[in-house]
Amino acid sequence: MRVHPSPPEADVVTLHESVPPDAFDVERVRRDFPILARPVRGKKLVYLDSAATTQKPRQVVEAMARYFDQENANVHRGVHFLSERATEAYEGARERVRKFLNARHASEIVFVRGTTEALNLVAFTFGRLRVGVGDEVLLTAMEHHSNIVPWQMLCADRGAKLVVAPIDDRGVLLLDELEKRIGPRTKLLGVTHVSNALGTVNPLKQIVALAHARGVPVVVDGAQGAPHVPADVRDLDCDFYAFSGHKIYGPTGIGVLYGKAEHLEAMPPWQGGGDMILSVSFEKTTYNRVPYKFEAGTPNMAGAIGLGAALDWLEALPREAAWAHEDELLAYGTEALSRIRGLRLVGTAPGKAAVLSFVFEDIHPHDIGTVLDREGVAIRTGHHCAQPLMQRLGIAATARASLGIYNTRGEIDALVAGLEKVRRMFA
Ligand code: 7TS
Repeated sequence: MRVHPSPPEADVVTLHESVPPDAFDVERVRRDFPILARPVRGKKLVYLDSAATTQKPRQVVEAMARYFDQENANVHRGVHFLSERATEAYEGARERVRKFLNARHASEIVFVRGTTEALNLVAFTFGRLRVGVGDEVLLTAMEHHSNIVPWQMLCADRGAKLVVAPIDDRGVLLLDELEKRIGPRTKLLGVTHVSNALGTVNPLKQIVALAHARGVPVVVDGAQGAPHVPADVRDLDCDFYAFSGHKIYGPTGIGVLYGKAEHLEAMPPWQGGGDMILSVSFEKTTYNRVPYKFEAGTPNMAGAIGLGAALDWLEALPREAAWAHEDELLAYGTEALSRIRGLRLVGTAPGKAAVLSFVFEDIHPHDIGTVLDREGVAIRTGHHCAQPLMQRLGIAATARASLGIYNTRGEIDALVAGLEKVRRMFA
């Protein structure tokens, strides 16, 4: 797996080396997604909302159908054939995720519902262990609500304080300001790998090194990172990394929390119930080993298997070329949107990924989204669950086109044509 080259400047990340675009056959990729061929409102579907959720290749749907058709049983419990098969498939998916993240041990991979649940798990176990009265939790100004609210709840519970590292007007995290905010009371740093609203790719390796130099562990929200940039947890040396299956071509209802073994071992369990215990009496319960200590109840077997199939599918593609395809498309889209009079891109960090957020004249983003929808173009509009970021940028909302591996230049052209219609209607 490819790793980030060392950035030459604090705030510049060169994402992917140049690869000939013809090494990646986007039409072939698209054939794996039947939904991309369906018409919407009498038009060809142009799906530009992959940051919200990606479409699923048929290999994922088939793997899940096969599981239900041929292997369904509860895991870790039965002595019977199907239970063994289901357990193998579920644990196989864990190993698949371990490989994807380059984690050291499969036991460092906890299956959860998604990024949101993963971050809550860290806040209410690791966070509770570490954060006390007067302590500080450091975040950045570009976090998604799911990497803000759990920490805010923790701080309220503990009498601790949230501290926020600022960004510049392009959406670049100010590393020197971040560093200034790491003090003796800083118990934890939460940072997104890639911003869902701006596309900013944070120089994680550098951030982790900065924080570790002061003894501060780093929790990474990888919801938009894992699908678009290398997510090698050993290379990054982060303490936790969370991502969602549904944003990386897998199913909903499954996600991953990676945690360094020493942290997971030390953390108390979160939810109690079946599977997370070794023994229970009314006097005392002893807990299972990691990762099962954090997986109370029947897990989402089909989801984990679907996620494993998604990662198989993704990593069977020429990854370098696939990344280059997304970068090329983003550059094409940036250029095309920049040429539209009255349109302003929001989020122009160098080396950004997969997201084209913008405001257009003073047209309400919701109106933009509605007109585009009539053209078959699906984008998202609103605050993107990043209200503090919107406040910082002095806007209420943006329209956001977000890219997946299956998007094409033709789809960007359709977006641009749709925006010309929006102008005719509103401007
Ligand atoms: N973190 C980031 C950076 C995200 O983009 C999202 C979801 C989450 C966390 C939460 O992920 P979940 O799978 O637990 O819901 N972001 C978006 C979005 O940008 N549009 O819809 C959901």
